[in-house]
Amino acid sequence: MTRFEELQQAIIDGKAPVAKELTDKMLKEGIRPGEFFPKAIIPAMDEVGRRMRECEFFIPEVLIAARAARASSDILRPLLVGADAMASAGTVVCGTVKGDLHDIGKNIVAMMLESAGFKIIDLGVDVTAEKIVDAVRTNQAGLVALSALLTTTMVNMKSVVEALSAAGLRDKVKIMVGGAPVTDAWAHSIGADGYGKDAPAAVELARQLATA
Ligand code: B12
Repeated sequence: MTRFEELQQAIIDGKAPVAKELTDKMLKEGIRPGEFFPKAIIPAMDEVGRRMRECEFFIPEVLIAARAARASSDILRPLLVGADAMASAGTVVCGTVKGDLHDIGKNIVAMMLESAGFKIIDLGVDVTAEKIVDAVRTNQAGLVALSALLTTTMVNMKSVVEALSAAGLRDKVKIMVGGAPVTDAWAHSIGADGYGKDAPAAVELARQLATA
């Protein structure tokens, strides 16, 4: 088993202390912080998702695995941010939309954007459109990044687009959306400016939108 496979297994098994210890060890061995997400954390959570779909895992197992993924990413976060600390590429208000509590993907996207030089205002989960409008106004943000993992909460992305328009802010911000059920077609249909399938795509899109 490679180190990345060991870490994947620790996350799937929900062993947060092992995930933390392995992450520390791997960093000491010279593995770069940016390698952990594509090679261990994201594939591990994909596998957790597969098991949930096939009813091998239920919510408690999923939560315990998510906690283990967090134990690893909490160590990586300051390193990723430190590695690329540069002049701010712009301010991004991000959050998971109202009714939705999934934040693993949103946190990865936020972390990657932060490491790419964006200033992040993370509003967390279950965020109302009003809260997003307030944060955009207060922080003079140029970008909004919305996440939704449920087909039933995707529609709340549309409410955010509408609320920003109603507040007269729509031409001052670019809106990007993502999350497992979200598609490019959905982004267009609700009047968002773009869709990203994963965290690297989110960074690329944010760079494009920030300079557009
Ligand atoms: C972990 C998880 C949970 C955890 C969440 C813990 C947490 N802190 O996030 C818990 C146990 C709480 C949970 C609860 C529920 N869940 Co859940 N959950 C998952 C699971 C297994 C993994 C999600 C995940 O973290 N994936 C890993 C990350 C890295 O991927 P990601 O989120 O897609 O993010 C990536 C991209 O989408 C993208 N991205 C994400 N956001 C953004 C934003 C922008 C701007 C951009 C550009 C890109 C981007 O980049 C990310 C990084 O690459 C998925 C299954 C799956 N495979 O998606 C089900 C899943 C999303 N859950 C599901 C369901 C049904 C629920 C519950 C309703 C279950 C229940 N009966 O109670 C509740 C809802 C609670 C709520 N109100 O939100 C369904 C949704 C079905 C649907 N079509 O709507 C899924 C698909 C499982 C399934 N197949 O049934 N869940």
